[in-house]
Amino acid sequence: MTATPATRFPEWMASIQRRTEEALARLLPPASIAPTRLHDAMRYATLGGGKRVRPLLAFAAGEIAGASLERIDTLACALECIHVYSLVHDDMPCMDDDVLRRGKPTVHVQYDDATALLVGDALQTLAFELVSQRGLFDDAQRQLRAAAVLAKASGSRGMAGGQAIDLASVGHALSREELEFMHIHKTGALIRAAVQLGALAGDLADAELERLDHFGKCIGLLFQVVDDILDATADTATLGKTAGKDAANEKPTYVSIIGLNAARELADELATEARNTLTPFGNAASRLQDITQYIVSRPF
Ligand code: GRG
Repeated sequence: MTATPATRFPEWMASIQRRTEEALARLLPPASIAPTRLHDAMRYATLGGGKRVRPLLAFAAGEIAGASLERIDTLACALECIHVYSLVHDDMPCMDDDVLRRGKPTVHVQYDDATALLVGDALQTLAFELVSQRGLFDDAQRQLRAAAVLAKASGSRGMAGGQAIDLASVGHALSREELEFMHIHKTGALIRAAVQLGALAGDLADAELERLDHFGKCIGLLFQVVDDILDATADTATLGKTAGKDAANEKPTYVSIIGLNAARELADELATEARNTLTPFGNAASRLQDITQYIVSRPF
Protein backbone atom coordinates (compact mmCIF):
# COMPACT_ATOMS: atom_id res chain seq x y z
CA MET A 1 0.00 0.00 0.00
CA THR A 2 1.12 3.56 -0.62
CA ALA A 3 0.35 4.35 3.02
CA THR A 4 2.58 3.41 5.96
CA PRO A 5 1.10 2.40 9.37
CA ALA A 6 1.88 5.96 10.56
CA THR A 7 -0.36 7.48 7.88
CA ARG A 8 -3.26 9.45 9.31
CA PHE A 9 -6.71 8.00 8.76
CA PRO A 10 -7.97 10.56 6.20
CA GLU A 11 -4.95 9.91 3.98
CA TRP A 12 -5.19 6.17 4.46
CA MET A 13 -8.89 6.26 3.58
CA ALA A 14 -8.20 8.34 0.46
CA SER A 15 -5.45 5.92 -0.60
CA ILE A 16 -7.78 2.90 -0.23
CA GLN A 17 -10.58 4.68 -2.09
CA ARG A 18 -8.15 5.51 -4.92
CA ARG A 19 -6.78 1.98 -4.92
CA THR A 20 -10.29 0.50 -5.09
CA GLU A 21 -11.28 2.85 -7.90
CA GLU A 22 -8.19 1.77 -9.89
CA ALA A 23 -8.83 -1.92 -9.24
CA LEU A 24 -12.48 -1.61 -10.26
CA ALA A 25 -11.52 0.27 -13.42
CA ARG A 26 -9.15 -2.59 -14.24
CA LEU A 27 -11.45 -5.49 -13.33
CA LEU A 28 -14.75 -4.27 -14.78
CA PRO A 29 -15.22 -5.19 -18.45
CA PRO A 30 -14.17 -2.31 -20.73
CA ALA A 31 -17.00 -0.32 -22.34
CA SER A 32 -15.32 -0.81 -25.70
CA ILE A 33 -16.17 -4.52 -25.86
CA ALA A 34 -19.61 -5.98 -26.56
CA PRO A 35 -22.18 -5.64 -25.13
CA THR A 36 -20.95 -2.05 -25.00
CA ARG A 37 -24.09 -0.45 -23.55
CA LEU A 38 -24.23 -2.91 -20.66
CA HIS A 39 -20.51 -2.58 -19.94
CA ASP A 40 -20.76 1.19 -20.13
CA ALA A 41 -23.65 1.14 -17.65
CA MET A 42 -21.78 -1.20 -15.29
CA ARG A 43 -18.87 1.23 -15.23
CA TYR A 44 -21.19 4.22 -14.88
CA ALA A 45 -22.81 2.63 -11.82
CA THR A 46 -19.61 1.50 -10.15
CA LEU A 47 -16.88 4.05 -10.88
CA GLY A 48 -16.44 7.59 -9.64
CA GLY A 49 -18.37 7.70 -6.41
CA GLY A 50 -19.26 6.18 -3.09
CA LYS A 51 -17.48 6.10 0.21
CA ARG A 52 -16.13 2.57 -0.39
CA VAL A 53 -16.92 1.61 3.21
CA ARG A 54 -16.88 -2.14 2.47
CA PRO A 55 -13.45 -2.03 0.75
CA LEU A 56 -12.13 0.08 3.64
CA LEU A 57 -13.30 -2.58 6.08
CA ALA A 58 -11.80 -5.40 4.03
CA PHE A 59 -8.41 -3.66 3.85
CA ALA A 60 -8.46 -2.80 7.56
CA ALA A 61 -9.38 -6.35 8.59
CA GLY A 62 -6.81 -7.66 6.10
CA GLU A 63 -4.17 -5.53 7.81
CA ILE A 64 -4.81 -7.35 11.10
CA ALA A 65 -4.70 -10.68 9.30
CA GLY A 66 -1.49 -9.93 7.38
CA ALA A 67 -3.29 -10.42 4.06
CA SER A 68 -1.77 -9.62 0.68
CA LEU A 69 -2.98 -6.26 -0.64
CA GLU A 70 -3.48 -7.66 -4.14
CA ARG A 71 -5.81 -10.33 -2.76
CA ILE A 72 -7.78 -7.68 -0.88
CA ASP A 73 -7.99 -5.56 -4.06
CA THR A 74 -9.95 -8.35 -5.71
CA LEU A 75 -12.13 -9.05 -2.66
CA ALA A 76 -12.83 -5.34 -2.21
CA CYS A 77 -13.96 -5.13 -5.84
CA ALA A 78 -16.24 -8.14 -5.36
CA LEU A 79 -17.82 -6.51 -2.29
CA GLU A 80 -18.29 -3.23 -4.13
CA CYS A 81 -19.85 -5.05 -7.13
CA ILE A 82 -22.45 -6.64 -4.83
CA HIS A 83 -23.07 -3.34 -3.05
CA VAL A 84 -23.49 -1.39 -6.30
CA TYR A 85 -25.78 -4.08 -7.73
CA SER A 86 -28.00 -3.68 -4.66
CA LEU A 87 -28.07 0.10 -5.04
CA VAL A 88 -28.91 -0.08 -8.75
CA HIS A 89 -31.81 -2.47 -8.14
CA ASP A 90 -32.94 -0.63 -5.01
CA ASP A 91 -33.21 2.61 -7.02
CA MET A 92 -35.49 1.08 -9.68
CA PRO A 93 -39.16 2.09 -9.99
CA CYS A 94 -40.28 -1.31 -8.66
CA MET A 95 -38.37 -0.66 -5.42
CA ASP A 96 -37.43 2.79 -4.08
CA ASP A 97 -37.83 4.67 -7.36
CA ASP A 98 -34.95 7.07 -6.87
CA VAL A 99 -33.61 9.37 -9.57
CA LEU A 100 -30.27 10.33 -8.00
CA ARG A 101 -27.48 8.16 -6.63
CA ARG A 102 -23.99 9.29 -5.72
CA GLY A 103 -24.86 12.72 -7.10
CA LYS A 104 -25.77 11.58 -10.60
CA PRO A 105 -28.84 10.13 -12.34
CA THR A 106 -29.59 6.56 -11.30
CA VAL A 107 -28.84 3.82 -13.82
CA HIS A 108 -32.46 3.27 -14.93
CA VAL A 109 -32.82 7.04 -15.51
CA GLN A 110 -29.51 7.41 -17.38
CA TYR A 111 -30.04 4.20 -19.40
CA ASP A 112 -33.35 2.31 -18.98
CA ASP A 113 -35.02 -0.18 -16.62
CA ALA A 114 -33.91 -3.28 -18.49
CA THR A 115 -30.30 -2.11 -18.53
CA ALA A 116 -30.44 -1.34 -14.79
CA LEU A 117 -31.74 -4.84 -14.13
CA LEU A 118 -28.95 -6.37 -16.20
CA VAL A 119 -26.29 -4.14 -14.60
CA GLY A 120 -27.28 -5.54 -11.20
CA ASP A 121 -27.31 -9.11 -12.49
CA ALA A 122 -23.96 -8.75 -14.21
CA LEU A 123 -22.28 -7.04 -11.24
CA GLN A 124 -23.50 -9.78 -8.94
CA THR A 125 -22.08 -12.55 -11.10
CA LEU A 126 -18.85 -10.59 -11.67
CA ALA A 127 -18.38 -10.52 -7.89
CA PHE A 128 -18.37 -14.31 -7.75
CA GLU A 129 -16.16 -14.56 -10.82
CA LEU A 130 -13.64 -12.40 -8.95
CA VAL A 131 -13.80 -14.32 -5.67
CA SER A 132 -13.47 -17.67 -7.42
CA GLN A 133 -10.56 -16.48 -9.57
CA ARG A 134 -7.90 -19.16 -9.87
CA GLY A 135 -4.87 -18.49 -7.70
CA LEU A 136 -6.49 -15.72 -5.66
CA PHE A 137 -5.86 -17.70 -2.44
CA ASP A 138 -3.09 -20.18 -1.70
CA ASP A 139 -5.57 -22.17 0.34
CA ALA A 140 -8.52 -23.35 -1.75
CA GLN A 141 -10.59 -24.15 1.35
CA ARG A 142 -10.26 -20.56 2.57
CA GLN A 143 -11.20 -19.27 -0.86
CA LEU A 144 -14.35 -21.42 -0.89
CA ARG A 145 -15.16 -20.17 2.60
CA ALA A 146 -14.81 -16.57 1.41
CA ALA A 147 -17.10 -17.25 -1.56
CA ALA A 148 -19.68 -18.85 0.73
CA VAL A 149 -19.54 -15.90 3.15
CA LEU A 150 -20.19 -13.48 0.29
CA ALA A 151 -22.98 -15.62 -1.16
CA LYS A 152 -24.80 -15.98 2.14
CA ALA A 153 -24.44 -12.27 2.94
CA SER A 154 -25.89 -11.30 -0.45
CA GLY A 155 -28.75 -13.75 -0.77
CA SER A 156 -32.12 -14.43 0.81
CA ARG A 157 -30.52 -15.07 4.21
CA GLY A 158 -28.65 -11.78 3.91
CA MET A 159 -29.08 -8.57 1.93
CA ALA A 160 -31.78 -9.68 -0.54
CA GLY A 161 -33.79 -11.19 2.33
CA GLY A 162 -33.47 -7.97 4.31
CA GLN A 163 -34.66 -6.01 1.30
CA ALA A 164 -37.70 -8.33 0.97
CA ILE A 165 -38.58 -7.70 4.62
CA ASP A 166 -38.10 -3.96 4.08
CA LEU A 167 -40.46 -3.92 1.09
CA ALA A 168 -43.05 -5.95 2.98
CA SER A 169 -42.85 -3.56 5.94
CA VAL A 170 -44.02 -0.44 4.08
CA GLY A 171 -47.18 0.80 5.77
CA HIS A 172 -46.89 -1.77 8.59
CA ALA A 173 -45.82 -1.22 12.16
CA LEU A 174 -42.58 -3.04 13.00
CA SER A 175 -41.32 -3.79 16.48
CA ARG A 176 -37.78 -2.78 17.36
CA GLU A 177 -36.76 -6.47 17.14
CA GLU A 178 -38.26 -6.80 13.65
CA LEU A 179 -36.52 -3.62 12.52
CA GLU A 180 -33.22 -4.91 13.87
CA PHE A 181 -33.69 -8.25 12.12
CA MET A 182 -34.34 -6.43 8.84
CA HIS A 183 -31.27 -4.20 9.10
CA ILE A 184 -28.93 -6.94 10.25
CA HIS A 185 -29.77 -8.59 6.94
CA LYS A 186 -30.34 -5.72 4.52
CA THR A 187 -27.32 -3.54 5.28
CA GLY A 188 -25.47 -5.33 8.05
CA ALA A 189 -24.81 -8.64 6.31
CA LEU A 190 -22.60 -7.21 3.55
CA ILE A 191 -20.71 -4.96 5.96
CA ARG A 192 -20.10 -7.97 8.18
CA ALA A 193 -18.98 -9.95 5.12
CA ALA A 194 -16.49 -7.19 4.24
CA VAL A 195 -14.75 -7.67 7.59
CA GLN A 196 -14.89 -11.46 7.25
CA LEU A 197 -13.44 -11.44 3.73
CA GLY A 198 -10.56 -9.19 4.78
CA ALA A 199 -9.89 -11.44 7.77
CA LEU A 200 -10.14 -14.66 5.73
CA ALA A 201 -7.64 -13.28 3.22
CA GLY A 202 -4.92 -13.55 5.84
CA ASP A 203 -3.84 -16.08 8.37
CA LEU A 204 -5.94 -15.74 11.52
CA ALA A 205 -7.03 -18.48 13.88
CA ASP A 206 -10.73 -19.26 14.23
CA ALA A 207 -11.07 -17.44 17.57
CA GLU A 208 -9.69 -14.25 16.01
CA LEU A 209 -11.94 -14.64 12.98
CA GLU A 210 -14.91 -14.96 15.31
CA ARG A 211 -13.87 -11.86 17.24
CA LEU A 212 -13.62 -9.85 14.03
CA ASP A 213 -16.96 -11.25 12.91
CA HIS A 214 -18.55 -9.95 16.11
CA PHE A 215 -17.02 -6.55 15.37
CA GLY A 216 -18.48 -6.71 11.84
CA LYS A 217 -21.91 -7.53 13.21
CA CYS A 218 -21.80 -4.51 15.56
CA ILE A 219 -20.72 -2.02 12.95
CA GLY A 220 -23.15 -3.42 10.36
CA LEU A 221 -26.01 -2.42 12.63
CA LEU A 222 -24.26 0.77 13.71
CA PHE A 223 -24.02 1.83 10.06
CA GLN A 224 -27.79 1.56 9.65
CA VAL A 225 -28.67 3.26 12.96
CA VAL A 226 -26.42 6.18 11.94
CA ASP A 227 -28.03 6.20 8.47
CA ASP A 228 -31.47 6.49 10.07
CA ILE A 229 -30.27 9.33 12.33
CA LEU A 230 -28.77 11.14 9.33
CA ASP A 231 -31.97 10.65 7.35
CA ALA A 232 -34.00 12.14 10.17
CA THR A 233 -31.71 15.08 10.84
CA ALA A 234 -30.06 16.09 7.55
CA ASP A 235 -31.73 18.24 4.92
CA THR A 236 -32.34 17.28 1.30
CA ALA A 237 -29.29 19.11 -0.06
CA THR A 238 -26.94 17.41 2.41
CA LEU A 239 -28.26 13.94 1.77
CA GLY A 240 -28.51 14.23 -2.01
CA LYS A 241 -31.78 12.34 -1.81
CA THR A 242 -35.38 13.05 -0.97
CA ALA A 243 -35.54 14.02 2.70
CA GLY A 244 -38.65 12.77 4.44
CA LYS A 245 -39.19 10.09 1.79
CA ASP A 246 -39.10 7.32 4.36
CA ALA A 247 -41.68 9.14 6.42
CA ALA A 248 -43.83 9.64 3.33
CA ASN A 249 -43.53 5.91 2.52
CA GLU A 250 -44.17 5.09 6.17
CA LYS A 251 -41.00 3.05 6.25
CA PRO A 252 -40.04 2.28 9.81
CA THR A 253 -36.65 3.56 10.97
CA TYR A 254 -34.83 3.51 14.31
CA VAL A 255 -35.75 7.14 14.78
CA SER A 256 -39.45 6.54 14.05
CA ILE A 257 -39.60 3.48 16.35
CA ILE A 258 -37.42 4.40 19.34
CA GLY A 259 -36.97 8.17 18.85
CA LEU A 260 -33.91 10.26 18.02
CA ASN A 261 -32.32 10.29 21.47
CA ALA A 262 -32.65 6.55 21.97
CA ALA A 263 -31.29 5.98 18.45
CA ARG A 264 -28.25 8.10 19.35
CA GLU A 265 -27.78 6.13 22.57
CA LEU A 266 -28.01 2.88 20.62
CA ALA A 267 -25.37 4.14 18.16
CA ASP A 268 -23.09 4.95 21.11
CA GLU A 269 -23.62 1.50 22.63
CA LEU A 270 -22.91 -0.29 19.34
CA ALA A 271 -19.78 1.80 18.73
CA THR A 272 -18.51 1.03 22.24
CA GLU A 273 -19.16 -2.68 21.81
CA ALA A 274 -17.38 -2.61 18.44
CA ARG A 275 -14.36 -0.80 19.90
CA ASN A 276 -14.14 -3.12 22.91
CA THR A 277 -14.24 -6.16 20.64
CA LEU A 278 -11.09 -4.86 18.94
CA THR A 279 -9.12 -4.25 22.16
CA PRO A 280 -7.23 -7.59 22.15
CA PHE A 281 -5.81 -6.79 18.69
CA GLY A 282 -4.14 -3.63 20.06
CA ASN A 283 -2.54 -1.31 17.51
CA ALA A 284 -3.08 -3.76 14.68
CA ALA A 285 -6.78 -2.81 14.80
CA SER A 286 -6.24 0.96 14.71
CA ARG A 287 -7.71 1.25 11.18
CA LEU A 288 -10.85 -0.61 12.24
CA GLN A 289 -11.07 1.69 15.29
CA ASP A 290 -10.78 4.67 12.95
CA ILE A 291 -13.46 3.30 10.61
CA THR A 292 -15.80 2.83 13.59
CA GLN A 293 -15.33 6.50 14.42
CA TYR A 294 -15.83 7.42 10.76
CA ILE A 295 -19.11 5.52 10.62
CA VAL A 296 -20.33 7.27 13.78
CA SER A 297 -19.46 10.73 12.53
CA ARG A 298 -19.75 10.35 8.75
CA PRO A 299 -21.20 13.40 7.00
CA PHE A 300 -23.81 11.57 4.84
C1 GRG B 1 -32.02 -4.75 -4.19
C2 GRG B 1 -31.23 -7.01 -3.35
C3 GRG B 1 -31.37 -5.57 -3.15
C4 GRG B 1 -30.96 -5.06 -2.01
C5 GRG B 1 -30.94 -3.62 -1.69
C6 GRG B 1 -28.60 -2.23 0.72
C7 GRG B 1 -29.89 -2.18 -0.01
C8 GRG B 1 -30.52 -3.50 -0.26
C9 GRG B 1 -30.44 -1.05 -0.42
C10 GRG B 1 -29.85 0.26 -0.17
C11 GRG B 1 -30.89 1.15 0.41
C12 GRG B 1 -30.28 2.08 1.31
C13 GRG B 1 -30.03 3.45 0.75
C14 GRG B 1 -29.99 1.70 2.56
C15 GRG B 1 -29.40 2.61 3.56
C16 GRG B 1 -28.02 2.23 3.96
C17 GRG B 1 -27.16 2.06 2.78
C18 GRG B 1 -26.80 0.70 2.40
C19 GRG B 1 -26.74 3.13 2.13
C20 GRG B 1 -25.88 3.09 0.95
O1 GRG B 1 -24.61 2.58 1.27
P1 GRG B 1 -23.34 3.55 1.35
O2 GRG B 1 -23.66 4.72 2.24
O3 GRG B 1 -23.29 4.06 -0.16
O4 GRG B 1 -22.14 2.75 1.69
P2 GRG B 1 -22.06 4.55 -1.03
O5 GRG B 1 -22.68 5.31 -2.19
O6 GRG B 1 -21.18 5.43 -0.19
O7 GRG B 1 -21.35 3.33 -1.51
